[in-house]
Amino acid sequence: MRPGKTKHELKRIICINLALIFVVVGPGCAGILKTSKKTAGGTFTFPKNFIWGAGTSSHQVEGNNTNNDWWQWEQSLPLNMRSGRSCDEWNRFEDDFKLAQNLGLTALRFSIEWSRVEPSPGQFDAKSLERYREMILSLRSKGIEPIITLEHFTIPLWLAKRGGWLAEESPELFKEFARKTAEELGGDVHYWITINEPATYMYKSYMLGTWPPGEKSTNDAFKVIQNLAKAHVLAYGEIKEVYAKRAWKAPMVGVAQQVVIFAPCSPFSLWDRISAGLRDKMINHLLIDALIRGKAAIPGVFSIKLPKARTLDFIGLNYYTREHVHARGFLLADILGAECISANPHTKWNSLGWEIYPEGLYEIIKAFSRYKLPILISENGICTDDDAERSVFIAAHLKAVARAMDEGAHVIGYLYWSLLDNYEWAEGFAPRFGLVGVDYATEERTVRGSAKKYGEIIKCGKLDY
Ligand code: IFM
Repeated sequence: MRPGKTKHELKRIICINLALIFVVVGPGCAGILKTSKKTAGGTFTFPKNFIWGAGTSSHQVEGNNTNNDWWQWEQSLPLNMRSGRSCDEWNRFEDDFKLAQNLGLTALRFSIEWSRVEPSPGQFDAKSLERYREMILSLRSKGIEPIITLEHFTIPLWLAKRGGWLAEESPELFKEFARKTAEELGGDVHYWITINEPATYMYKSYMLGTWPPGEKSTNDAFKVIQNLAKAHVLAYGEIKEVYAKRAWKAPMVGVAQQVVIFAPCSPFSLWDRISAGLRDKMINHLLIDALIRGKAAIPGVFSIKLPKARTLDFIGLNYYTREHVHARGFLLADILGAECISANPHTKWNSLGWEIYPEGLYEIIKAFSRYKLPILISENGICTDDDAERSVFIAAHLKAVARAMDEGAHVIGYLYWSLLDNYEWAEGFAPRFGLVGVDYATEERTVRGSAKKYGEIIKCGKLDY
């Protein structure tokens, strides 16, 4: 016991812990420890309309997004950690889309930069919208489906000054941006991702404080996730309404949820299992539960209530890795635990030190199939300096998708992250995720061997798993 703890606080901690034991090891949580059932394997033919694609996001590739909170944040970082011109995608999209076409991609996910489209509150910039329209039409002319993200970690400076996602008005402001963008660009777009990885944003920007605005407050973090969820609900309604009014074919609207396989450091430790289970609930499922049911809660810890239920037409899953966790104590942050490194000598890592665990994609798809909604693998990728590893990574993860689909999972597509090497936020330009390499000094592109292998899989359309 820490000195100075009141009786009331202690009671609260005990209540939270009891609730967590129930939530995590009680009914409905049995999946945490189960290892996936091994099957004999087979050959799977992907459906003709399966979406084969790749993704990017505005701030990571466009260059010179000077009017958002990330740009401002970067100015205090060393020069080589600033996004600067990045891949200069704002000016080079046509050539890069041609590369995507040559690879046989049938979809490209990219994001609309809010700070370009609405540079000051309520003022929309026709030229920027026109540029995004050109991008969409360029993709369409190449037989590539555009998949649009509305919010990918950056916000306009004017919103940051008003408190960002902490501001009570932020969901309404996002709704207006979503409406205008849908009105202007919707005629040629069928798939919308409102918000990318709300939980990652909450965690890095408001708990760890390593992303703008650099806060460390659990209370604020919870407010932010509520606002992000509400923003999604409002944007979902607006996009649907815009399409209905214009009699456009009903769009598919979803979110891209960061998902991680959480495993206990020691499978024999109840508290490690609780840590893994709690992370799984909080990071993987809470938001999706809330968007489907209109509310969700972790008893004694956090609850979320939304104006409307059933605001997802598909679930986007961004899957990269597995993390092993162990509990450190009895306060929420301690129960959420700390990571330990896998002792398995065969474990492989990407260049950022994330474990590569392809079976996890199978496990995640199976776990999210319980929501009975179409699943889009909206991100999956590896940063590495050894492109051969990328080829192996892609094939292994697609096999996991094939296996889940063969068992009946409804997966509509797979988007490799990323089409291009790009600005990896606080990690700068060092991590190389791209199917296409970028020389940042010259902006020269190099189509990697792994991209061609991915193209071959797409062409063949089937996989042994
Ligand atoms: O680059 C990021 C992306 O912006 C969001 N998902 C994870 C990727 C790799 O870290």
